[in-house]
Amino acid sequence: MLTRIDLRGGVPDPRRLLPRAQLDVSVAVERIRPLVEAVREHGYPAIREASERFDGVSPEHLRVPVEVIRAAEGDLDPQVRAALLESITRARRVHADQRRTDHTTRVVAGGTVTERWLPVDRVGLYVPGGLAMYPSTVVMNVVPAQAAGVRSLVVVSPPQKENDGLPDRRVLAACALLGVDEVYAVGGAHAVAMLAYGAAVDPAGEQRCEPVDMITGPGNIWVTAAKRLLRGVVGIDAEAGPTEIAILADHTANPAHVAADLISQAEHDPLAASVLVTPSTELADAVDAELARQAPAAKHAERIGTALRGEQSGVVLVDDLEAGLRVVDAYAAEHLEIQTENAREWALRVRNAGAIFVGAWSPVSLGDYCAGSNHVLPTGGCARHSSGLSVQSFLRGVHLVEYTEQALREVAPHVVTLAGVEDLPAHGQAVSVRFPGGVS
Ligand code: HSO
Ligand code: ZN
Repeated sequence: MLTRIDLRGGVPDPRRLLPRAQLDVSVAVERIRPLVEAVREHGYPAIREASERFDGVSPEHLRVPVEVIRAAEGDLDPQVRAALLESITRARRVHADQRRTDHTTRVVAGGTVTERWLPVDRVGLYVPGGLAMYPSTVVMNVVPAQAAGVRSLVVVSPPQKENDGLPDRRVLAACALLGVDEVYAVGGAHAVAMLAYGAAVDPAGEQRCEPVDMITGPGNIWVTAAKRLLRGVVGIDAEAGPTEIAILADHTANPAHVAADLISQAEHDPLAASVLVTPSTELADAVDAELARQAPAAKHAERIGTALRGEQSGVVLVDDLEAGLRVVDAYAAEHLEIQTENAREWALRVRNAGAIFVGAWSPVSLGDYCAGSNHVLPTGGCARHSSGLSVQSFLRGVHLVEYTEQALREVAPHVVTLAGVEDLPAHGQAVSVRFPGGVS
């Protein structure tokens, strides 16, 4: 079922041979530019018109009343509530440990640099509607922001026709469980523009959504395009592409489990990538047989089939696990599972992956919901240079530089020299003016 890519015998640059879905966001950026401008200029009327056009609803008031958010929590099925609370508790445990402490370095006697970690003040979280309705994503974005100390958190999510123009009720319930009470029923590029520029949220202009400092959260191509366009006006987390799972496995792996895990991420999107890397042709054959058995029986068989047959998915055959390691490093998957003998040892040698799931009992689905780890992870090879969402994503490090007169006097000649090298004598003068007797 999966395309085979045979890299046995060695390939100098496997990255070229590992195909990936390409999304052309730049075309979408041009398409949404007028809408983003309209929201900037007119605010509420432009947002409302776009909601009518794209979502088929026209709410008078874009802000979801707090009672409605609380009621959504009250209506939650007790089992769903328990599962969400478990997810929140575990995520809070891990993210609490990511907090950073300020520290002061004594560079020389009388000269210190203190690094302070300050949370971003106000964050907007985009929660998609439609195909991807994920209360778990609310958890994964809100938990690190709160652990970082973000004071003001706002959620936007598209209005659902079938829910009286409100966002999905499970999304609202997740907001309530996390203590988020500022929620707007707005989606798409116009929601991103509203967050970036701020806007009135009712016809009379009595209430406003104040602009945020940073926007996080996944979205469709229009949302991604708006985030790209507004990067700089606001901080942006990352551009989330279609999800990916790579599995490095040997003959000890259970083919039924490997197949189930490949299918699990293919379930997200017809463009999702499921890649198995193995030196074992027996395992590859057995996984293929399992895929042929399990995939058609899955609820979302159609998009799973499309994703598995797509050129972005496949089995990569390698000479041995060493070669497999090079392949998974070149691929830099969003999620990497290691299902081999001595899985932990192999996992510790991986250089590029968004998150690594070690051994037979740590599937990606666990991480999607309840491992405590974050499921907002770099896609499209960005794991080579970026990390998943964490407390750090919501913190800014600020240096406090404090030198005494004597400490400045001692280093002054070096500052003056370097300013001279760069032909910026006024820089040197700003130091030497403080020491009329000379600085050498
Ligand atoms: N696997 C997705 C996250 C997710 N899965 C949400 C289920 N719900 C991207 O990491
Ligand atoms: Zn998932």
